[in-house]
Amino acid sequence: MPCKAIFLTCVWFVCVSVRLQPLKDESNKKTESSNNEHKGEEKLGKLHFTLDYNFTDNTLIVGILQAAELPAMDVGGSSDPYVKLYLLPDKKKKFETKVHRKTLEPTFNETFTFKVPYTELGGKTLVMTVYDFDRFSKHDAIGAVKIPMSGVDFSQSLQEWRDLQKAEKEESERLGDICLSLRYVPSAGKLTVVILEAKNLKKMDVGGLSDPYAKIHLMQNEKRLKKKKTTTKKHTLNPYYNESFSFEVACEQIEKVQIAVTVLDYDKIGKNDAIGKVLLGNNSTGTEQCHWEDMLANPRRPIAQWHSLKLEDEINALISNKK
Ligand SMILES: [Ca+2]
Ligand SMILES: [Ca+2]
Repeated sequence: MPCKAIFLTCVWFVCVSVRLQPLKDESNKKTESSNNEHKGEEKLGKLHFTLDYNFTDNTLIVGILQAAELPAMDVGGSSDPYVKLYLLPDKKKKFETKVHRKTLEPTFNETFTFKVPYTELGGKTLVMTVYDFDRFSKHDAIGAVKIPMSGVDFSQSLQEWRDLQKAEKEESERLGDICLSLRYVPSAGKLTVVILEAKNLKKMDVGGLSDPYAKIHLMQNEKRLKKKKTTTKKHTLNPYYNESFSFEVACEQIEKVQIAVTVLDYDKIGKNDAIGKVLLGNNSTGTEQCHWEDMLANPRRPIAQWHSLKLEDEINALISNKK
């Protein structure tokens, strides 16, 4: 089918061409930072948040209210900010706000709850990092606010503006990224997922590589309705698939379903290990939610996007917070 081939080539082209974009961004950033060195300090904007501790529920409640004076990270002179937060040293339980498109003054008004006994709270540090969402490249950290919990007086609730500080290098336990395209044709009731490629996957085998393949589940109410999978690519951390999968999803059903994409490492002996996962659709969060909304807003058009793989626990935490 030449038509399909053209479509896949187009999607692929978009994915490849946008990979070049970070170079442009990098150079922009360099000039910016050298300018800032002249001024003596880097202005990264500020974050408005609240902190509360509920002594009956043993929960820390963090309100992310808004950010202001954020720097422009995109060529168009704007950013697409969202906030990720977690409590050090446990980085597994992460939360994130919605992405706000093209603004340097986002209003989030979202609340997140960490279950943590008060006796353990003092040893923890709350990290709130503002990121710029980018469809086709790794998301840039704009800046972060770090608050050692030992220094907070929880006898009253706290509401504060803090300047963002330079964020530390990307967390080391990264699992890798996956590029996939979503397309929905309402008249035909057809949802198409194209698994394009993955990169920088975590090494799962002793030899320092992995044998990755992706499983795609169509889900509703936590039930798996359909399962498909890609071929396995041997000995690589940067597999290229370009494999297309279609699901029948009626118009009235599309708002209720989810697509879970799990990247696994094939092993000849024993259970195949999951490297990481993305969850798109109903109840998804952050950049995954963005992708799904774009697909719905552009019927018939394939929309490709890169996603960072997440751990199962991390996804469950994000979802439970949304409910
Ligand atoms: Ca952006
Ligand atoms: Ca393997």
